[in-house]
Amino acid sequence: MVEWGAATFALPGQPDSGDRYVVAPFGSGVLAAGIDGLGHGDEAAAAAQLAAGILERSPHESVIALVRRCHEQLRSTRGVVMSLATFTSLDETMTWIGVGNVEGRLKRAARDVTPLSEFLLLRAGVVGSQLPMLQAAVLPVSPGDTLVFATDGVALPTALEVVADERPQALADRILAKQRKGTDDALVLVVRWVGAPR
Ligand SMILES: [Mn+2]
Repeated sequence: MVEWGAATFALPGQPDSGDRYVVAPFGSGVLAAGIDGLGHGDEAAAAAQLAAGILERSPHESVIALVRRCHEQLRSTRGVVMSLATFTSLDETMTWIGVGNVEGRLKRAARDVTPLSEFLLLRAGVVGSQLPMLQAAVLPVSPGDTLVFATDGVALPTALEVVADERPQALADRILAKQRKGTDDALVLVVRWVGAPR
């Protein structure tokens, strides 16, 4: 259903990155997430790891239910910001949501559709301490459409170029190499919808 790749950078001297990603398939779809634990070091990494584990255990659940569960279970941590997307083959849609500032873009493979890029609506908040009103958006997806999640250690350009035949891993590596700020942990996750299984 998807091809994907991820590129990460941990600040020198930090044993663990506070940025994590999840790509978790389930019966009719795939859950993808970009997570940024607040702050740096062990506590940031622990919060992000806890959130990732919650998502990996229940990838079939709605993104709103997952954000709520993470919020409840991360109350004793520093918290995370995160963006989630669920692709489903049932109706070929992607449902996404963002709390905090993990940016999300969906780049269309077709050149004759408008708009060519969708931007994830981010609502200010911290999962684990301060949730905004949760609102997920549902978008139809077609084969080749490409999702990019990037944490704030990456300066994702507004006019992000995605080449249709560039592999997701190569794309993630290229974005991280070019756009990494170097002052924070950084993560780029690229997930390309390749179509419903036949
Ligand atoms: Mn960060």
